Amino acid sequence: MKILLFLVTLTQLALANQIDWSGGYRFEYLEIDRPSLGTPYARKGYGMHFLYLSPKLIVSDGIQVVTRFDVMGNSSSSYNSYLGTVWGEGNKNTTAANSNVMGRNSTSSAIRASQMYFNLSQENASLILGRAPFEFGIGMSYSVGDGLFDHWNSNRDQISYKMLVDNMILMPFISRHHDDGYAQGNLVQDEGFLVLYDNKQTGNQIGIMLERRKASLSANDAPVGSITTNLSSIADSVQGDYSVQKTNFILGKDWDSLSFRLEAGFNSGDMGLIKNGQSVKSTGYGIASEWNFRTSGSWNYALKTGVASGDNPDTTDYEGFQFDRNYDVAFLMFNHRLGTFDTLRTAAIRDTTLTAGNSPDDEAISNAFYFAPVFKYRWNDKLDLNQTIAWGQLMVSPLAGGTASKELGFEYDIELNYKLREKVMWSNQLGFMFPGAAFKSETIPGSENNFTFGFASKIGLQF
Ligand SMILES: [Ca+2]
Ligand SMILES: [Ca+2]
Ligand SMILES: [Ca+2]
Repeated sequence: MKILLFLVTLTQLALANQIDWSGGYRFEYLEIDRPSLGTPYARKGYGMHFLYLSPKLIVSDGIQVVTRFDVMGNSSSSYNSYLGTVWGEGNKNTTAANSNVMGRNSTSSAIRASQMYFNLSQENASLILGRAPFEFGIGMSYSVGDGLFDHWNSNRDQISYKMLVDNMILMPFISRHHDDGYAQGNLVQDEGFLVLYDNKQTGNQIGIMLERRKASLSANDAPVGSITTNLSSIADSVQGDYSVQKTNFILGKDWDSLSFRLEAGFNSGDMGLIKNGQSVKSTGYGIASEWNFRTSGSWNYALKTGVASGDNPDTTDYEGFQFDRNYDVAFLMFNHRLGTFDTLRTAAIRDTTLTAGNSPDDEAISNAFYFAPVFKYRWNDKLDLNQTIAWGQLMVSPLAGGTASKELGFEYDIELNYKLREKVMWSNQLGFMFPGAAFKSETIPGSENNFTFGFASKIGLQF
């Protein structure tokens, strides 16, 4: 009896302490010859490494607490990202006692937690409480960042309740994007719901997500002011509450040799801002589509094409729409900053203290139509060769009163992926960019549209 009791206690203990670990590691090296496309030259060259460990604490049947620790995350960047630490951090500062040239070691880095949430799963529903990843559709607006080389995430402090009925998902959610403290009010909050039909057998998918972001006047920190002192500025001043509705649709269908996905997003509402004495409405939109053609041979084809509206500097309303930064169609275009001015009108979401030659891949698809066919060659089980041709066209002139060219030009990329071992990928990219006249302006000295190229070599694994 005693032994039995002991055994029972032991199993309970074991259950209560079960932790499932998952995680990922990556090392990347990258150079881009002339991201400015003009003068100054601003060549980029950096390595970056990163590790994340995610323990899932299984408290009891259906109750979990999930955490994610980012080891060597990017501590110097203003972005709360999954960018790694720049390889070669040194002593971080250069007082006499800390001189890098005299130094013999590197600094140690703080481990940061990017997720922590409680998950209660029932038979047909689950509750999520805490800071958890948020996703929708093909990742045009929200991307959890679980790709091997993803640098960005959409973690949110949320309460969401997901109900599952056959192939239907219904999910109301609230996420608090900002709360200034213990007092009531003074918030930035998202409120919304999602309805999705997702049939994994047929690949049929149709859904809608409605969400309203609200901020009180005192919490409305949209970038405003003079554009000459604040490059991110989208209006003259803050005047009231922010209340913008975001509506996203997803549509998907799989056939034998073709799969198709389309996501569209629309913004509408009052931003609580004043520009030229008038209130500023958010009216941006974006559409992304993906076509995957499968054959039985070694060659397969894909196409990514879509559009994102861009803010017209000559109008009062804010027409800007930016895709999630994980959503890439090319290695350079829409991924790394190019040119000497804000051609894609993304400064409103960028760290403007960084420059084209000294920034990570923090550009996003915005103010453009793009068309990017991909030609995939499967050499063998371990080796893949992908070639992409990406072509882009601006939606509006990025400069006030501008009648400049809308030609973004085109890019040719080659990507060689080699599966070193099970779970371990070595990826090599080469990109050649032939920029269009959109990068050039008579009024901006140094702006040109010279040819540029870049390469990256990266190793990544997930477990
Ligand atoms: Ca509060
Ligand atoms: Ca505008
Ligand atoms: Ca990107």
